Amino acid sequence: MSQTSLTRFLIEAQRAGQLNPELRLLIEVVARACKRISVAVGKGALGGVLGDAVAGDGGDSINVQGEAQKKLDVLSNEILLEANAWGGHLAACASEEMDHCQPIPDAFPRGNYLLVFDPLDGSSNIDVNVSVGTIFSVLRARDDGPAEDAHFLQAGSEQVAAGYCIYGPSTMLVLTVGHGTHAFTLDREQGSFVLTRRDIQVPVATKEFAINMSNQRHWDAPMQAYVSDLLAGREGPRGKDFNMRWVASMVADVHRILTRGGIFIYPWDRKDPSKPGKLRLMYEANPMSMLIEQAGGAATDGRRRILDIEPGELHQRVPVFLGSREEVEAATRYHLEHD
Ligand code: AHM
Ligand code: MG
Repeated sequence: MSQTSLTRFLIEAQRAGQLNPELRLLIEVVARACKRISVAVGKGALGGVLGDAVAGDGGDSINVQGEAQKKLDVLSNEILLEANAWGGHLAACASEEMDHCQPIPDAFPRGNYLLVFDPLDGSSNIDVNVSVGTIFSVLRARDDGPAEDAHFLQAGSEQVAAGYCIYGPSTMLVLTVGHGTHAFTLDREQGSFVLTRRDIQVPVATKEFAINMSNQRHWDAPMQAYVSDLLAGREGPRGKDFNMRWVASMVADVHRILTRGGIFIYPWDRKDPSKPGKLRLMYEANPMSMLIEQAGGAATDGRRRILDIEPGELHQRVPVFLGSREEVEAATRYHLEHD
């Protein structure tokens, strides 16, 4: 049977009225940039790309989140910006690694979409050869004036496309344009993404949870109650034994959940009460929530649907509960009943 490449998949989706040529081109360009990032990640120490980035003053390079940037964070950001500058499909890009959005250079035509991304998620795993990934979200550019951060502040339900590329034992692109979630595996010999899972469905129930347990003492009461009931196993109120997995790369944890179910949680904690969570709404929580919902799963911040949240700022953080529908509903119930 002949294989379906990403290009063919997108052309067929366009014929079915699911996306227009401009959005198709945009996704192709992002996929091409991800192939370049995959090559850089795959070279590891041989490419001289491991370790921390160095700022112009010779010190460590720090991003807007106050986090040290890895060389590969910076390189991945540059690859995505450069690839998307000239295609004519974007009005602006925004990224975890840049304080503010970047308009498309004047030399190139301006398009109708906004692209926001985490160029290399799971930075702490880069130097230890564990899966990392690129997460992206596409919104409509509604305003004609010069690009501003405010134009990106749209609820996740407004996303027209979302996806991630995971750089693991194989490189995979997982994509939605609002008609199901589909996975493509990079054929390294051919250099093209090939459809390997159409219409992914997240199992409705699960016995697996993903959370950083070292933060337990900082959680609030509903989180303490929920996780303690998971840990109580079949003797507890949940009546079943749960297993735990935590890669500390959201792409890898979400990829496992899309493959065999589970719940991913990064809750609010009181380590830094000024932050409502660790993960960022616009380029982590929103695209992952769209992918999970399009695969029949659910995503909340413990109380509300993530995709309904009206963002107040580009780098806003949010608590995240996503994955198998019944389990996300259970975790959400613990929070709502406590209020
Ligand atoms: P990053 O964007 O700086 O890489 O941080 C996001 C990552 C997620 O991929 C992962 O789920 C989480 O941070 C892990 O956090 P922790 O190290 O607290 O377990
Ligand atoms: Mg990230």
